[in-house]
Amino acid sequence: MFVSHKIALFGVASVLSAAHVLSAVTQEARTVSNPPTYILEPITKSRAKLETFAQNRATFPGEVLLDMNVTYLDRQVYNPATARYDRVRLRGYQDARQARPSGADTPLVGPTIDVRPGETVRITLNNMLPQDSTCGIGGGSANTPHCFSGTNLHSHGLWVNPSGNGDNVLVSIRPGVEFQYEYNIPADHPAGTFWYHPHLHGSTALQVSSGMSGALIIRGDRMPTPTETGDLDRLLKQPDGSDIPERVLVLQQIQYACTDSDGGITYDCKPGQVGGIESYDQFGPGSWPASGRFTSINGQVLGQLAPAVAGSIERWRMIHAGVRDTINFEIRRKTGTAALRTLTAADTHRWIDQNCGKDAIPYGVVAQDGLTMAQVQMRQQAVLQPGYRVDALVVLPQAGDYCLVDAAAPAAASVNQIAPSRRLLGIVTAVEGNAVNGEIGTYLQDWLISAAERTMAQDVAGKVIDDLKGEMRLSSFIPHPDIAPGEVTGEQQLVFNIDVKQPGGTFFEIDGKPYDTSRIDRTLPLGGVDEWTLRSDFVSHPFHIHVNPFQIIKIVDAAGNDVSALGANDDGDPQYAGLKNVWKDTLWIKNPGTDPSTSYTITVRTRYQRYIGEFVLHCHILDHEDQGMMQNVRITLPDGHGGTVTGHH
Ligand SMILES: [Cu+2]
Repeated sequence: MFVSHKIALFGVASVLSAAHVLSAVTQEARTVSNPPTYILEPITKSRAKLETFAQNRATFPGEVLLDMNVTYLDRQVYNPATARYDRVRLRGYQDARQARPSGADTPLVGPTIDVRPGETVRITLNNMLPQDSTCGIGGGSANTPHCFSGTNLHSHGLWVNPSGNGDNVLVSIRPGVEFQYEYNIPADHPAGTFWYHPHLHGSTALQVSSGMSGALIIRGDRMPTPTETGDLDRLLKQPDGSDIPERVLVLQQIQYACTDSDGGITYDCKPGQVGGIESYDQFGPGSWPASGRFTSINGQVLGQLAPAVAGSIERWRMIHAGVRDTINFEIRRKTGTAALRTLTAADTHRWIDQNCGKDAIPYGVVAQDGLTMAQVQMRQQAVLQPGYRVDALVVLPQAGDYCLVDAAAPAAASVNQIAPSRRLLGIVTAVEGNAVNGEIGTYLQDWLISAAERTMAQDVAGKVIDDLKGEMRLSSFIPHPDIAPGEVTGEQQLVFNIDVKQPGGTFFEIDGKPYDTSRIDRTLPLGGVDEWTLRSDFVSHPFHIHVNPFQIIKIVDAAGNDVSALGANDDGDPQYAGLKNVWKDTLWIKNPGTDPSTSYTITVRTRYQRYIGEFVLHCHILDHEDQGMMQNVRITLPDGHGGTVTGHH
């Protein structure tokens, strides 16, 4: 019935048939490919009113132009609970030039934007959604979700200008309006894994949950020198000089629902019904596990990734582009033979027990939130909260099938505050290659050392190799130097809270106040270096700040223990161990309880460099953000006397 399904099956089969007997899994598989990379091609001058701008690298080197419609997409999503494709109608991104197909089977994921340091990215958003009378509501009601068909764009993690037509999330692109964003990626921008999504206060969660997100990858080839660090991309090369195989995994939680007979929402969509996301009733505590939906990879639910080769080192760029569930990522051998035809989300726990091996395969984490770490960390689990990215060097040691698993984690580690059961994310098959029988960490270390011997310039090769030989350190590739205590010039405090004690309702707050569009909550000096102390008075929230990333100094639990060191034990919660001194732009602020005494206290340091202007910090559980868990931040020039210039003069 579904032609595309069959084509996908044959595509996988032809690759695998020589080396691998098809399992029951692949016969029902939905192929997960990398999201399409935005295709650069000339635009005819008669077409667009923006034609005077540079159109692609070929004709105007240094510029990348994307032309995207924001519109309703009629698509289908596989539902393993019923073994049917559910029809959905969701807001989404569509290539305005139709450079890629957009049939019902096109996965719900935005195209990958691939750029290099020093380039300018122009993204035209043409909002073709229907008129929406709820846009433009101000005052106190700004924290009631509204303007579901207004939009804008955020380049999450990019170190670019937040003002004007830069990474400005304070503009509203109403239906019928077109606006071009311009990201001037500085030549010294770190190479890494970033992403983009809408960020209009009031509709952010609804749009991101609809699948409006995509990868934004910055690729660099800067060679480290004895005095300057370079790009990890320069090291991760095969013997022939080409890049190692790479996968982009955009992890989304598309929480569509249907209408029941009473006009309420139901996740049990009947044949003929069309799923959608048109209300915030679909969000809130426990809504994700109750929905029975699965985290998708590049728009495919329980899909089959393109095959790997056993023993081959791949770079996996994982992006948590979902809203309502924590992902604790594991790779396990698939030991059973069961098919994936019908499987409810709740039943995957048992399925994994019966079909996936007990031991998770270790992989080497090399970057978090797009920023290369000081050391390769071998892990069997990596916890991704909404907004996080993890870059991992993955080796599938032997030919065969592997389960991609979202492992269970303690309740306090999770968005839903209830201990999530395990969920299956997809399957990947390794075809015959060089089987790895020893320790994967040693195999990876040997490979990195030989890569350094091949790729590094003579004046740094010795240092890079010595670093790798010890504890797999990457000190020649880190983008930001450590912030020592003596560099700190000021401090900031931040406390998240959900106030459930007011008679007027529930309030989502930072520092005791819901978001006010017209209030500047912090004025920070350009060139300043602040130490921030982050806490939560009521459950846990992922903190995200735009423009400048931060370095994690310590993560102290309520009993006073720092749980951020590599190997630290935090009551079985794996997410903080190894984060000490790591740079990130999004971080879980944990409180296992509902009052201030149980909060962790997290210390980070950040430099306000290069860019001035107004932007935001917020909770990345995006329905919390839409309801008020956000602040306006302004970076301004220092006044030369230890303060900042306020006002306009
Ligand atoms: Cu929150």
